[in-house]
Amino acid sequence: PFATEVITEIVTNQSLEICPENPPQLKGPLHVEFSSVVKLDKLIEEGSVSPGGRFRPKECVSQQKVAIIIPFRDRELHLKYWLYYMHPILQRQQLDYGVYVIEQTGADLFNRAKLFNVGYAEALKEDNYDCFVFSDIDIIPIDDRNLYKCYDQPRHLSVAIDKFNFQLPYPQIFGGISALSKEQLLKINGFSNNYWGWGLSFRGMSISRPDLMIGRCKMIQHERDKLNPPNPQRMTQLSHTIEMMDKDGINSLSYSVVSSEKSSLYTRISVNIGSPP
Ligand code: UDH
Repeated sequence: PFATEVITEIVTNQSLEICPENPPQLKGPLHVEFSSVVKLDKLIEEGSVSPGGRFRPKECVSQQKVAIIIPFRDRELHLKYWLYYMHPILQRQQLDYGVYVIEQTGADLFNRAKLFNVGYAEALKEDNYDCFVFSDIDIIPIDDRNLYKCYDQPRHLSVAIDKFNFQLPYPQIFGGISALSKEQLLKINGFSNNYWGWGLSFRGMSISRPDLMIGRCKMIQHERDKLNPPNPQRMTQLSHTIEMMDKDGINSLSYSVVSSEKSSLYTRISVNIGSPP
């Protein structure tokens, strides 16, 4: 081949094969606990994660590029556990990924859904991600066969949480940890506080899930945050999902970035998302 062809091949990684469906380094069930304080020094020193929390496997080319979006305010300890447990898992899963912690500034009610939409928009400014995993900061899978990637249908990952006796609380549940491709997200116009799993079926999608063994997770116990009460209107709002879906979401998103910082294991983007109406 011509020299230029060889160079192109090296640059685009064409010489590496696509990563296999079943990553070979997976361990299955894992030991995860939140009783002792964890240290991140070793993980940082290892140097496998690039600044901003980016990683891609050396041995193969990942099938998808995944942005992991975490809504955040005042949970520094939980963030430590998340980074400590999740980086090694995601690496064994041979994912090409980036970790985005989206921090709500100010003292208004916490708005998880809006932070997810902000994370989607901000991650796309950085790279051409094709899959988005939306994760609460306090839920860790305890089986690494639960892959943080996108499927043909929107994927619910946190199906069997210890807090709920390792059972699915109800069939439409989609919170905790979920994965949607860019295409799936655009179909529902992103997340809204007004609907969860329900919006998916209105757009002809269903929920894909791992089984209750592979889908086991542990949740960090904590008190409810003061500025995050249960939404008393959630049931009435849910019934307006169909009307609201196309108006309220990614296409109507407005916010401003207060600061953006790449630390060794994640990117933190602090945002002003405004006050509730
Ligand atoms: N979150 C924050 N800060 C907050 C509120 C929420 O970072 O002040 C994020 C965090 O990623 C959390 C996620 O939003 O995992 C979802 O929060 P949630 O509204 O689902 O509530 P949480 O996981 O559980 O905090 C609420 C029930 C706790 C009751 C405990 C009673 N013993």
